[in-house]
Amino acid sequence: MSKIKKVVARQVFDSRGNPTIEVEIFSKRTSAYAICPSGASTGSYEAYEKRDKNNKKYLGKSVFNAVNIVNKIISKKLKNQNLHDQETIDNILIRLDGTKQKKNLGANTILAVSMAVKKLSAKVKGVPLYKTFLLNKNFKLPYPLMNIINGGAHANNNLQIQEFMIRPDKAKNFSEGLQMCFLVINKLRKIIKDLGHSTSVGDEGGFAPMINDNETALQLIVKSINNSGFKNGKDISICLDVAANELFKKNKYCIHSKKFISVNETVKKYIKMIKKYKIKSIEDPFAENDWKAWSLLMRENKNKIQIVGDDLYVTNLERLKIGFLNISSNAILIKLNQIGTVTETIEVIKFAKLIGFKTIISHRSGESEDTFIADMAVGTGSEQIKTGSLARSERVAKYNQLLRIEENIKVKQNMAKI
Ligand code: 2PG
Ligand code: MG
Repeated sequence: MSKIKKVVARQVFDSRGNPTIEVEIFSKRTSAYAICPSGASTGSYEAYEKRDKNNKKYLGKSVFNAVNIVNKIISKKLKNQNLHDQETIDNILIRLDGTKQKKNLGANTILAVSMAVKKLSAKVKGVPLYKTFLLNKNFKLPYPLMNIINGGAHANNNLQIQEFMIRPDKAKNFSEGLQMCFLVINKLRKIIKDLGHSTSVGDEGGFAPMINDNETALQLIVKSINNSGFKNGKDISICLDVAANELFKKNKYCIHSKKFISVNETVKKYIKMIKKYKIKSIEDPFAENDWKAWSLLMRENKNKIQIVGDDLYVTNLERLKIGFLNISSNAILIKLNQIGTVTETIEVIKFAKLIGFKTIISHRSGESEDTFIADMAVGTGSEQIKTGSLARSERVAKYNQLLRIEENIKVKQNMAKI
């Protein structure tokens, strides 16, 4: 047994330049640290993020209260605990908070501790982090869902849909997958530039050109896939995150244009768009409480493509169970900070696997250099990872970590089954 000797928190900054919490945990001889990410298009059922609302110097965004909670309260509770017993430690944190959405301590506070414990445990054991999740032994690499055009709450343009992604379905191994995405991104950059648009990027590293409608974005992507010598829908597929919470008012949606239309009409437009652009995955096609709309799309879709719940489930077991019973989707997006501990996140992944859902490990739009999710994707046998474009180091860091893991696994055909 190795004991926790010391727990220290500090305020650092995320990829949007906003304050966030980092926690460092010490054993006798070494230490490990973890940084909590932060979302922009958050679901209302997500666990609570603690910020100092009254601190004007940081426009209400600092996390000094969270830092104090770790340094003054959590550190005392965790001192001398067995650092390899993740479940016990996470349960101490959950009990100490005592609320459903972690409103007392803050899920950001708790998660940074929980992840740092997991990292330190691996470090002390001398094994790579991905090997410590114990959900599978036959390690495979996840397909990247690479976000190449940013819209919605993640960019300053007029695109309704938040994320336009590509998935290199034909890749036999992870490096090849990255190489395929690299080519498409470079072709896309040229297409956008030739059209006279800016090639600057949004929060997740995808381009954020000033284009006005989804169809134009989709056409640019199809062209860049073709220009790379790939077949859309075969070699590379288009995947979307609509983030429909942001496009919903009075039972109507404004996803396909600025006009609000009914659920039935929206489903019809989705089916048309899926066919026309050979789309293979759609995340959050409807709002977080609109269970009926989700089921309708699932029925019309006939399990042909992947329908992913993000704001719908918020990595919460109770909500996932409702979704399973209602046949709302066939995949779940997994974000650690939506629920707040490593143990609860793993429970959700286990249940998702049990009911045959695909799991996609995801970053947040506010990220850091922390590469925890890359290891978690491999360690939990998740088929996909969503972690932005091949731009912005906080995104690329995860891909680089996956390249290291790929080398470590030493298997040539190493992709998970999608
Ligand atoms: C999402 C995420 C990550 P955010 O909606 O899936 O891409 O965005 O972190 O802003 O919630
Ligand atoms: Mg989402």
